[in-house]
Amino acid sequence: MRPLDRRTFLKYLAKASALSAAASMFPGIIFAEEQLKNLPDGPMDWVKSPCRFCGVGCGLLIGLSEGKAVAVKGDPNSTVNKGLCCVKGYHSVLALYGKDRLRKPLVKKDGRFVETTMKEALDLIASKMQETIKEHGKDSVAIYGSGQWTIPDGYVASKFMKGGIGSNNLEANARLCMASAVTGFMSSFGMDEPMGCYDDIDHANVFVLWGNNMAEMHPVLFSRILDNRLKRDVKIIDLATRTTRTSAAADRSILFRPQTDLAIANAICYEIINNDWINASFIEKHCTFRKGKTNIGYGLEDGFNFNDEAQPISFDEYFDFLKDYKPENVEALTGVPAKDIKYLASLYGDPNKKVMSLWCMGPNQHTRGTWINNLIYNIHLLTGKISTPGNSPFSLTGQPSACGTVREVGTLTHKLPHGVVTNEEDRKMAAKIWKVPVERIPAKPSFHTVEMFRALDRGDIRFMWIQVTNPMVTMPKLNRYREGSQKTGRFVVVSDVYPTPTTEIADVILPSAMWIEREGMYGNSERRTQHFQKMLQPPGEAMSDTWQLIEVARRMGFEELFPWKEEDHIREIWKEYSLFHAGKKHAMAPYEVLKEEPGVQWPYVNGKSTKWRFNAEYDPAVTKGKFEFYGKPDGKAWIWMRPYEAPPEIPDKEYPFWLNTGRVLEHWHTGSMTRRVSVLHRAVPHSYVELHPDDAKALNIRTGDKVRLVSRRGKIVLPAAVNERGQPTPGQVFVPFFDESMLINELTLDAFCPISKQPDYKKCAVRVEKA
Ligand SMILES: Nc1nc2c(c(=O)[nH]1)N[C@H]1C(S)=C(S)[C@@H](COP(=O)(O)OP(=O)(O)OC[C@H]3O[C@@H](n4cnc5c(=O)[nH]c(N)nc54)[C@H](O)[C@@H]3O)O[C@H]1N2
Ligand SMILES: Nc1nc2c(c(=O)[nH]1)N[C@H]1C(S)=C(S)[C@@H](COP(=O)(O)OP(=O)(O)OC[C@H]3O[C@@H](n4cnc5c(=O)[nH]c(N)nc54)[C@H](O)[C@@H]3O)O[C@H]1N2
Ligand code: SF4
Ligand SMILES: [Mo]
Repeated sequence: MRPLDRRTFLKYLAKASALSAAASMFPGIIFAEEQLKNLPDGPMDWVKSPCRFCGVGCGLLIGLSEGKAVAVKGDPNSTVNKGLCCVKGYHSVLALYGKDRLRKPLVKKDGRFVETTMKEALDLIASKMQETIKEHGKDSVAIYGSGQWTIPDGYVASKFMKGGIGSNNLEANARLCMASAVTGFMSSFGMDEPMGCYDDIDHANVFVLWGNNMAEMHPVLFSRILDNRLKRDVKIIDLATRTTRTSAAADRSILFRPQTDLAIANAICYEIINNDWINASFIEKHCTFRKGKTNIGYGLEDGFNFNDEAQPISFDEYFDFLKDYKPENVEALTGVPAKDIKYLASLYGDPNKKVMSLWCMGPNQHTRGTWINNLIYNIHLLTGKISTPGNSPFSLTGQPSACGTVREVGTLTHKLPHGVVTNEEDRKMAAKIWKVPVERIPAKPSFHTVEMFRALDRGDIRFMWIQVTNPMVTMPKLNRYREGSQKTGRFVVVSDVYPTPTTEIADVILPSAMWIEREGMYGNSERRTQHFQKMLQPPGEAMSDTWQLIEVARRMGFEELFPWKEEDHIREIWKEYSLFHAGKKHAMAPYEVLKEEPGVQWPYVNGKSTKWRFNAEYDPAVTKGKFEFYGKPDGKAWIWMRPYEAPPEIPDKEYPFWLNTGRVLEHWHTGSMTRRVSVLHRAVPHSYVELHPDDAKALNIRTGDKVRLVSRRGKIVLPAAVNERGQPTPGQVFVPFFDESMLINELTLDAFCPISKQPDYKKCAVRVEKA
C-alpha cells in the first residue's frame, strides 16, 4: 500500500503536467479537471465558505451540483475580498478530488499498511493511548494539531487533553508560524491579535512590509493595497532580505542582511526621537518602558528553558540605549544606507501620513522573533500611530485558522481557551465550564513543538496523534525528528486526506473529511470568524477531525465531556466555547449569526463587530480615556528596549551561504493539496534553489543545473533558478518547501526564539556545489 501510493502520486504529477489548460480559461469559475468529462449540468447552488487556504480568509461561494463542488467564485458580500480570489482560492475545490484521497483507515502491520474499518481503528487508538498512559504516565501521550484545524477541532482537542487526560501535551503547527506574533502582542499589549483590521488598507498612506512576500502569500490583500495606489497617493516600501514579486510591485525595495531588522527598527526609533517626531502626549498617557533579559540563547539543546523579565526603565534610559543604533552606526551591520533608514523614519515620523506596517514569517521565524515584533510596535507607539483607521501595526497570519483555532482556542501547551495554564483563575474557569476538577488541569506547561518532537525522539513521549499537518516535511532539522518518531516503542497516529511523508511514518492513518465535507469555523488575520456548513459527503469512511477525537475520547471513558449528538455537535461546541470569551474584550458572535453572515469580527458586542480595538471611538471595552491598552493592568502599552543579537549559525568558510526558505504563490505549504491540482502543479512542478546572478556566475551555475546544498545537518540536490521568480541577496540562497521529493528541512536548524519557541527557518549556513 505505502510504496504504491507514493508511486501513484508521483506518476500522477508527471501526467498532470501534460494536461490541457482548459480548466483555467473560465475567469472566476474553474471546473475540476478530474470531472471535466462528466460535469453535472443540473442547476447549481452557491453556498458560502471561507477559503481553505491562507489567513487572508477570503469569502468564497462554492458552486454545488449533484453532490459535487464544481465551481468557485469570490463572495461579493465578504468585506475581506469583495468578490475577488487568488489562483488557490479559485482552484480550491479541486483539492478535494485528488485520485488518491484517503478513504479507509490503514494500520501498519509488519511494515505494511492494511485497510481496516473506522471502528477498529478508533478502538485501537483509544486502547493504545490508554495503555501508554498506564505504562508511562499522562505526559507520554501528545496531540499535535494545526492552524488548519477548524475551531471545533481545536476546542475538542484541548478539552480532551487538558480537561480529560490532564496533560498539557497539546501543540499545533502555528508554533512554527505565529508564536512570535503572539508573544510580541502579549509582551507589548497584554492581549493577542491585531488591534486594527483590513479596512486600515483603505486609509493608510504608507505601507511598510517588514519581511513578507505579500504579492504571493496574501495576494488578495496585496491587490487591495495596489487598488488603493491606483486611486490615491500611496507608497509601498518592501523591506526584505530577498527580491520578490512584492519588491517588484513596491515603490521602493530596501534589502537588508538577515536578522538585522532588529537594528533597523531601533535606528528608526532613534531617528524619530532625535528629530522630535514623537507623539509625546500619546506616550505620556498610554505607554511605559521596559527592559528584558539579553544574551538569551537559541534553544539548540534539549530541555532548554527561558523566562524573560520586564524591568521598568525611563524614557531617558531607553533613548540612551538607542544611541548605539544611529543610522550611520548600523549601516555596515544591516547593509542599508543611513539615508534609507532616515527615509523610513521620516515616513513614520510625518504627522500627516498614516502608516500601516505589515509582516509575517520574516519577523516571526526569527531567533529574536518576539523582539522584532516588539520593536515594530515601538515605532507605532512612539508616534501614536496605532488603533486608528490607517495607523496600524498589522501582523498577518498564515493559515486559515491560526488565529481562530490556535491562538483563540489556545491549542498550545501553555494555553487554555481563555488564558494560560499557569494562572489559577484561568484553570478554575476552564474546570468550571468543562465540569472537571480543577486539579486535573496541570499548572505547568510541558513541551512546545520542537521540544515535543525531541521528547518523542528521547522516549519521554510515546504516543503522538497528528492532525491536519505534515511535520515530516515541515519540521526543521528533519532527519532527527523523522528518525525519532520511528524508534521502537513509539506509536504515531496521523489523520490526513492524502498520503504524505507523515502518513508514511504512522502506525495508524485515519482518513479525514476535508473542509466543506464537514461543518466548521475558521478565524482569519483580522479577528474574523467564518462559518461553513457541510456541503459534500466525505469519501469512503472519512470522518471529521472533530468527530475522530470525540470517538476516541468517549472510548477512553470521557463520554461526559463530549455528550453531543453528531447532528448538531458543532453548534453545541460553539455555544460552550463562547462561554470562555464572554465579555466586551473578546465576545464571539452567536452561532446563528455566524451561519448567516459572511464573517464576524470579535469582540462582537451589542450585535456589532469591533474593527479597531483599544480606541474608545470603536471599542466598547475601553472604559477610560481615548485609548486604553486594557490587556495591561494600567492600560498602558509597553515600549521595549531590545538590542540586536546575532543568529546562532552564520555563514563561514566551510558553509559560506545563508539558506533562506519559504513559499510560492501557487502552492500551499507541503503541496499535498495544491500539487494534486494540475493547473497549480504545472505552474511550479518542482522545487529549486534560487541564487544571486553574481554567485551563480562565480560558481558557473545556470538555471536548470543541478546544485548540491549542504548544511551541518544534511544535503540535497535541486535544480538552480537564476533570475527566475525571486532573487536572493548576494551570499544567500532561497529554497521553497512545497516539494516532498526535495526536503529542504533536512538542512534547516531547529534554533528558536527563547520567548516564543518559534523556529527560525529563514537562516542557517550552507555550502553550494555544482552537482
Ligand atoms: N501561496 C501561499 N500563500 C501562503 C502560504 C503558502 O504556503 N502558499 N502559507 C501561508 C502561511 S501558513 C504563512 S506563515 C504565510 C507566510 O508568508 P510570508 O512570510 O510572506 O512568506 P515566506 O515565504 O515564508 O517569507 C518570506 C519573507 O521572509 C523574509 N525574511 C527572510 N529573512 C528575514 C529576516 O531575517 N528578517 C525579516 N524581517 N524578514 C526576513 C523575506 O524578506 C521574505 O519577504 O503565507 C501564507 N500564505
Ligand atoms: N523550511 C520551512 N519550513 C517551514 C516553514 C518555512 O517557511 N520554511 N514554515 C512553517 C510554517 S509558517 C507553517 S504554517 C508550517 C506548515 O506546515 P504543515 O501544516 O505541516 O503543512 P501543510 O502542507 O499545510 O500540512 C497540512 C496537512 O493536512 C492535510 N489536510 C488537509 N485538509 C485536512 C483535513 O481536513 N483534515 C486532516 N486531518 N488533514 C488535512 C494536508 O494533506 C497536509 O498533509 O510549515 C512550517 N515549516
Ligand atoms: S488570498 Fe488566501 S484566502 Fe484569498 S483566495 Fe487566495 S489563498 Fe484563499
Ligand atoms: Mo504559517
